[in-house]
Amino acid sequence: MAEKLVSFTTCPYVQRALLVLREKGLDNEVIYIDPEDRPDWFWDKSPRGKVPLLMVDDVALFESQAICEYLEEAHPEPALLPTKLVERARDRAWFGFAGEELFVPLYKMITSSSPTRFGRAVDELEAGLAKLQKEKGERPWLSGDGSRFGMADVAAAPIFSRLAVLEKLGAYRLPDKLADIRDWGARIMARPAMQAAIPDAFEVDLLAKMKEQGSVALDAGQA
Ligand SMILES: N[C@@H](CCC(=O)N[C@@H](CS)C(=O)NCC(=O)O)C(=O)O
Repeated sequence: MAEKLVSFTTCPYVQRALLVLREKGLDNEVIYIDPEDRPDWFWDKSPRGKVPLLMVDDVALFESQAICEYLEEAHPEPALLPTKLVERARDRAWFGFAGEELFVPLYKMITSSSPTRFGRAVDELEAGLAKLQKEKGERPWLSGDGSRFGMADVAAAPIFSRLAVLEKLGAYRLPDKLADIRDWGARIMARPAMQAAIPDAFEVDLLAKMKEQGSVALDAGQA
């Protein structure tokens, strides 16, 4: 069965599903749609009008966590969820945490048009990452017992491709107090599947979106 992923090029929730596909060695088709001009078939299929959608024959799955878990069950190898029940539940809990406590402040950092709001978003992101760093400790990965890359790592992975753009702009770099998170991000970004899960147009489209929103992060290099 060839599932098709419906996406925007800049969506972090989509990137989770794309990363699961690529980690499993699958090169399923990705259909990119324009967020500003979503086709009628998409509004018809997507209950919340949001991406990702995973089309499985005629069924449109939505919500990145449900999609990632479907892919895990449909394509069990290599496994991304740990085997122990309690560790599986913990991976799922961090999946929720990353979406709300990390993606949301990072989106504000990317789009804020005021330095004050940018600063507040940095504080929010760092507070979330500090909690995550405490949980992960010095283990290489967040998932399961920390010995191998898994679903909890997938959950947070999209923050690192976005932080890389902010760092390139000179707008923000993770501070030394989050050095373990920085190292974890470098390990995630070095994975071939992670590189394959970054759409070609990602950076150009993200920069265009930032320009459109009057993002202060774009001014950093000009100071
Ligand atoms: N909880 C959803 C969030 C998905 C989401 O917010 N997607 C954004 C793009 S990153 C979207 O489609 N937004 C369109 C809109 O809100 O109109 C998930 O995990 O899949």
